[in-house]
Amino acid sequence: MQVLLCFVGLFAVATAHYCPPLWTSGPRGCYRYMSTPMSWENARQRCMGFSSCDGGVGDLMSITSEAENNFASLLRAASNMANPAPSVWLGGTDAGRENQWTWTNGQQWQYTNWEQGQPNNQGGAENCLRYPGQRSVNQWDDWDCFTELPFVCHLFEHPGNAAGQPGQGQPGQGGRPAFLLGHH
Ligand SMILES: [Ca+2]
Ligand SMILES: [Ca+2]
Repeated sequence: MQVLLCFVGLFAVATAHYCPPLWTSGPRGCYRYMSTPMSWENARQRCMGFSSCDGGVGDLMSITSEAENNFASLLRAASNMANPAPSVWLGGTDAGRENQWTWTNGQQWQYTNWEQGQPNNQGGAENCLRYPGQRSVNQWDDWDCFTELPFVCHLFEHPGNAAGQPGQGQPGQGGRPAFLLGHH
């Protein structure tokens, strides 16, 4: 089944930015809103269960530009009609070292869009990046990682470049790999 999906995907790549069913093409690859609330770590594991045909693995969404930040808001709005929109987990964390934020998928921590007064590490226990739902400004907050929230998964256009090589992704070079769904 995987071979068939990759084969079909390669045809699609020739003509359009291909993302598998339930995934949405965005600024840097394919994105998927996941509605079942999970802790941040379980959400990340769920995302890592998805893979692309060339061996790249999914992860929680990283945001490295204003365009990508706005895309996160649009994807959530299109995926969940609740008003206000639910908070979602993204792939930012400072669990390794307090206030040293990193993206789990290895992208460089450069663009930020914190809410005023955030991150505040409230109670000494906020190490995961939440994209809040109750406000319209699409700014970020650090939050307790054990809270169960919906989340957004991310598959890179060039997973081989992104994985393990922070900031070394090179969009636009070569062909786009086909994607397929991993574990369901
Ligand atoms: Ca923290
Ligand atoms: Ca906070």
